[in-house]
Amino acid sequence: MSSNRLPPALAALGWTERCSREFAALDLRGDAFAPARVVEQHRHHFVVHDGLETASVEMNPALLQSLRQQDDGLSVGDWVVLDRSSDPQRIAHCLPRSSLLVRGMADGSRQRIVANADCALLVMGLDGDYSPNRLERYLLTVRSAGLMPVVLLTKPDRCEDVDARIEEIQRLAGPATPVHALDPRHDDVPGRLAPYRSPGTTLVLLGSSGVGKSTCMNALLGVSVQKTQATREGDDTGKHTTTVRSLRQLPGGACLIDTPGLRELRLAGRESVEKDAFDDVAALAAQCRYSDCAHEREPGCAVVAGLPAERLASYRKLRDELTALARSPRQMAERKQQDKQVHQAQKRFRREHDKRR
Ligand SMILES: Nc1nc2c(ncn2[C@@H]2O[C@H](COP(=O)(O)OP(=O)(O)OP(=O)(O)O)[C@@H](O)[C@H]2O)c(=O)[nH]1
Ligand SMILES: [Mg+2]
Ligand SMILES: [Zn+2]
Repeated sequence: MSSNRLPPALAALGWTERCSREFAALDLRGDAFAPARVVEQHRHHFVVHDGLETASVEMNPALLQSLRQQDDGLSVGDWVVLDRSSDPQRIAHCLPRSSLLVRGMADGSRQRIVANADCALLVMGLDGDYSPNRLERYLLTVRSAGLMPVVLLTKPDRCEDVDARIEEIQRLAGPATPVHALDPRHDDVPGRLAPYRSPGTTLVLLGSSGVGKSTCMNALLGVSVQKTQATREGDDTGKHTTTVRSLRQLPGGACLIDTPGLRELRLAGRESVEKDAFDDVAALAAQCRYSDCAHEREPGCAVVAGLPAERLASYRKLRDELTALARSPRQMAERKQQDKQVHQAQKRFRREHDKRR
């Protein structure tokens, strides 16, 4: 199917040719099955949009069970298939995703944040919220989930030297990652973000509470649909105004997901520190004397010699966090389960292969 034959109402919600292929692969017969996108997630139900209207729906028991077995579930941004033959209509399938953004939780589990997003708008205040180390964590998380990061530094009116901050963040994020400083209450947000919101793209706003995510969303929508609220005097912390993740269509054809402010962003355990946030470490490591250098006290370590102290400390912290996660009982059990599934699939394949011979 060529892109100009994509159903226009669905294309405006981010439906792509990949979605058409995944939908066709399900081989669903009859006209009771219709694709839709999850635009809001609540405790007991989802709000989905089929391109024409929204509806509150639940999953059917079979889907619920199969997702649970894989320690999975639905998230905002997911493409699903509604079964309209049941009364009330229910979600019967979830299409494979192009990306899934997750974070780790204190109990070792993972929380899904959004599915099928292309670009993450990482919003950080230039007031008391400012923290380069936290941003490194966000960059690592979104890049390893396959999203393109764009950094938005808000509250420039609360900062003495905005240019120095931009420079610091640009150095940390690398030249390929765009960094903008803007006051979303007054600046031209649609104009500044135009390069990232081409039709069919899904963007997600991420950051602490009170940094101006919903203010950005309202500016992009051109109307005030998301509630915003002043931060606390004194420490600039937000009041957790947004409480549900929600996806909206923007004028111009992109979709934007607003999220509640995150108190902390734990790693999920699947990230690759050097590849996704510290390519300077990867480049220097090639010059270390030992090929298995841990960049600690080894003689001839190019990373220790070449990296600024703060950057080195931040690298080690994230790396050690990932090592500890990989050793956690939950992740060991998960890997064992994955190995078992691969083994079973291989056995099945061999059996079928032998049968055909
Ligand atoms: N001074 C200043 N205030 C801003 C700026 N951007 C947003 N604000 C204000 O900051 C407050 C918080 O903004 P929100 O958009 O509600 O923040 P949020 O990130 O959505 O917060 P949560 O929904 O709690 O996660 C509001 O009062 C905004 O008007 C800015 O650039 N400068
Ligand atoms: Mg908000
Ligand atoms: Zn080294």
